[in-house]
Amino acid sequence: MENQDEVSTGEKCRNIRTGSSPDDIAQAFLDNLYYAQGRIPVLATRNDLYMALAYTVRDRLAARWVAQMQQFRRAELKKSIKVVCYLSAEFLPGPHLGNNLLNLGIYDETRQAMEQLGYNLEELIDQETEPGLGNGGLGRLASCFMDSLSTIVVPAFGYGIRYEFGIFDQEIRDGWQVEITDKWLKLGNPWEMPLPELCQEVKLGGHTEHYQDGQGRSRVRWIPAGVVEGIPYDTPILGYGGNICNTLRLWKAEAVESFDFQDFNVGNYYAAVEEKVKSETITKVLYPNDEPEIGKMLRLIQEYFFVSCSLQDMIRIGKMLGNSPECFDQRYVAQLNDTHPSIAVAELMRLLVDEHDVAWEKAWEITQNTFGYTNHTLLPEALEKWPVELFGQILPRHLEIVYEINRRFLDQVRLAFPGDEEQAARLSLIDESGCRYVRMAHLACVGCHAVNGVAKLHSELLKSEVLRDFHEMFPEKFHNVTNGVTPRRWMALSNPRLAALISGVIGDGWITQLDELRKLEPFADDPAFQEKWRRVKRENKNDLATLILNRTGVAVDPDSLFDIQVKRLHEYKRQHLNVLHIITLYARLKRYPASDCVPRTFVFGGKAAPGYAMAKLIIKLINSVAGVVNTDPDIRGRLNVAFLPDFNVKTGQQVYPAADLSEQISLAGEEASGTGNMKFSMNGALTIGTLDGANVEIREEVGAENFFLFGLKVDEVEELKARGYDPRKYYDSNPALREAIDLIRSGHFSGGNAQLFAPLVDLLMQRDNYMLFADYQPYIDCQDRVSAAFRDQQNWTRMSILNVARMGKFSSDRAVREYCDMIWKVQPV
Ligand code: F58
Repeated sequence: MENQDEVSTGEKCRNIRTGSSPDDIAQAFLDNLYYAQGRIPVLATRNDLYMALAYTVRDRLAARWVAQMQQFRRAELKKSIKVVCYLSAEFLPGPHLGNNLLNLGIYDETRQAMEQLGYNLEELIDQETEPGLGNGGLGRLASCFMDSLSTIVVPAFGYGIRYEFGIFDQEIRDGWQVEITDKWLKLGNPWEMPLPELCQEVKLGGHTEHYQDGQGRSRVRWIPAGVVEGIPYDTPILGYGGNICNTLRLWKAEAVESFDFQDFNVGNYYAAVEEKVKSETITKVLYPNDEPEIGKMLRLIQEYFFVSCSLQDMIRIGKMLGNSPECFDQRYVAQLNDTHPSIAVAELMRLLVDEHDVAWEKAWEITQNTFGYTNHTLLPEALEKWPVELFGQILPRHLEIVYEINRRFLDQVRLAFPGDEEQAARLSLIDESGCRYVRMAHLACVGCHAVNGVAKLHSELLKSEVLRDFHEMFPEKFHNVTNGVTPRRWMALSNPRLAALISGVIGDGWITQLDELRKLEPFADDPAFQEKWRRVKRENKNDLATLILNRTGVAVDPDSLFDIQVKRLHEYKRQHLNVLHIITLYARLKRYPASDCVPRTFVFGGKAAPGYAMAKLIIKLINSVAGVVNTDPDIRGRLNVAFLPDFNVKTGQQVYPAADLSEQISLAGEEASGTGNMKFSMNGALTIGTLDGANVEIREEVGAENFFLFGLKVDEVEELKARGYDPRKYYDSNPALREAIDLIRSGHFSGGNAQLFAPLVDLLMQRDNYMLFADYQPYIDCQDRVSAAFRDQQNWTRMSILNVARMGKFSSDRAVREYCDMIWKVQPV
């Protein structure tokens, strides 16, 4: 028999499962339709066709995936690699089919194959339901990083949760958001492979017992109240050009089998089933980012569940390759994507000390070496903390471990700051100011060797505000890694027209070396190139106009300025500031019907957390304003407003390429980074934005003259707050602002119902936490500059080209390389 370790993927296997000619693909597709899907073409539904094509593509991935595992194994056996594990409660990979075709380099061949058979490839790609296993930026960042890790050839695992129901689908009824359960698995998921034999057991609840072992050492045993099983589901993540194929491993919770049998034997069938249902609840649904998490026991269980499965899996793989747990940190580095997986610090300690008999000090060294922590928010209310009592109920052993980590840590603090008990209380892992809480960000800061923010400004604010005391204690731990996004999905795949135009003049090296976009600069003033650039944008706008018409019934003019804000709904992101601008333009046009205004189409998209009433009211406001503006004959052809429902990765791919103007208007100091800002700019939109998050760096890169800046800066926000911010003052002294607010308040947009928007208007008038009123006039003035600039299409196009040419920095490849150098200390292979 052949050496099973060295299965050839070369010529010998070049057959129906791997060939990449249109004929091979067409034949493989028909085979899969018949054998995997059990259909013949005349009886096949669109989903059958999609599934058959997905299997065809998956086969072509398999060879690379298997080769990757073999390579890992060989390198691991030689102890020559360190594997990156990205621990994240959320991943938003987006639809896989198109991306895999792109990365395999068989997009055109597959299109031809489908044409031969009379099918339209784009329609089949559109059939895919995307895995919405995240809320927004944080989950999408994790997926961009997975794409980059594979593309720049860093062996990696993404570890997370296989939610049965992802982020809800959003419908708009009567202007209001309605949440619909996301049944993304309903029609089958051809990309994942369950690996039930690699399941892991996770303990929950119960109590601990302290005892002496045979050698007289004190040990702890955790006697849990229950055990659940985690089943891994693997999805291949292929790099561009097919370099390597990493794995996204997501855990599904199931009941441990023996439970059923026990209860079944004593005749307690229903109890057994109930146990099963309870266990499976753990990975049932993704939590939307509703504010307080405190008290959500299931959320803590989710976090612990996937972290424990993942760390045990890492130890299992190590053991299989002959590594002892003592060299865990030489084989692995693990990044905590926010605090959601930060219980990993205590769990790795438990696994090493209790289960693998490693001494505490050694285990602590391994733990700190292993983990890095990325913070994604400055909002104090978003920093996770768990009531000590609840924590102890679910994780009694971990609470003891947290206490022990804290005891040792506070000894260190008291040495560094003798006599400063307040400093110790501020740094403690336990918040004792009222009801006692475990502070997860503190656990992460203490248990990791590196802490980073996601944009320069954010990292500075972390050091000076949210984590100031930790920075004082461990300045060397703090880093910045500015976010990035993958140009594969966000340019090459989603904007093929622009990609082809760019590659036509500078080659396609930019797809993996985004800095090469700089070579476009000489074309910025070339009238013929500009003309082509405008044509691409115009065609993309046509496509979006069609989508808007189909989804909302609103007909928009592709020649108008497409002014777009797509992101989660949140007061700090200030979608309602955008609305105030729309109302201001509307009021101007009503008063001066003959005035010459640049026609604009305002597009919004984004979900509000189901429990966030104010965000939902802002959606209603947008739709109410749209209702009036879109139907007023005086406004026809001048302003249109559309709220595109159910914004997600797939819709994003259709939106970013069609934007002229990108709205990045959060109050300075609130948005950690933003990544939509990068996607827009890469696709030739100009930005109107504040000096917040990564906007600062985008402006630095593209040049101040190619960026529409407005608004308070962070220090001005702080100063104004310190002086006592009074929104009323702005209202009283600014007639245009007053008119806009009064129009809302009077019920003008709500059929005369003056009560509807009262909660929103009252909040603005009384508190205006995100300082819309202070930024209102600078925003309007800046928007007027935008309109003036748009009239000069030649110069606008020049600015658009320069924006794209200077986006090299914002590739997630650059971000991942920085993690590799600064934080993970791994070399791309
Ligand atoms: C986002 N955070 C930041 N959190 O808001 C954004 O500025 C940044 O660009 C992005 O991370 C990537 O770094 C974010 O998306 C969440 O969605 C959490 C999910 C879990 C519940 C709390 C919100």
